[in-house]
Amino acid sequence: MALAYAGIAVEIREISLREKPPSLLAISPKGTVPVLQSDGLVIEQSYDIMKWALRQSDPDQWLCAETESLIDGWVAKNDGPFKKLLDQYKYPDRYPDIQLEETLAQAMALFLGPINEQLKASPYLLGPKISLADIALFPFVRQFAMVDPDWFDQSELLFVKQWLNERLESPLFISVMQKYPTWHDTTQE
Ligand SMILES: N[C@@H](CCC(=O)N[C@@H](CS)C(=O)NCC(=O)O)C(=O)O
Repeated sequence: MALAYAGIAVEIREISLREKPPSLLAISPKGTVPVLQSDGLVIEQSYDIMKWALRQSDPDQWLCAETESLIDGWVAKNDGPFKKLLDQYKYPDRYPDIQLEETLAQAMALFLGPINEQLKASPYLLGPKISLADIALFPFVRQFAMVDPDWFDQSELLFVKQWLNERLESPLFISVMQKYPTWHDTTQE
């Protein structure tokens, strides 16, 4: 989304995580996606790719010097504690000692509840305008909601639900959420 918003043309190589192409591992041995390659530059974290894109073009000021540390704070909370709870919720078989109720209670207390409070006070995480914080976080909230849509629908997260729906219905999200053919080094290089 950040790349499309910034108007940066990219060649997208959708890969199979079960069969990672050697060309990916050659530039980024850690083997996670996304990875962006631009001339001699390799960026291996999605948040860094987003910031890289916005530093080139940011027509609606999703990121600025005054807001960067606030946005970093939301992203750190997302990538740390919330991502851990999301994994517990998505893959309960991997965490046999953790009760579902405990995961949900923690997710509400640490992350979803505070987001809901923030969105009750203002339409976006940082206030009246959309920012990189909204764009960086909503895909994770989407994943959480998708584990058990009935639970999410009946939850008290009214403002989170509205915010998520708006993002999912945005032309930018819809425009980038396409199916891409899987890249294979041998056939295409
Ligand atoms: N912190 C990284 C996380 C990237 C990540 O874990 N990506 C997953 C897919 S969403 C992955 O590539 N997993 C590697 C695997 O499953 O082998 C980022 O934000 O880019």
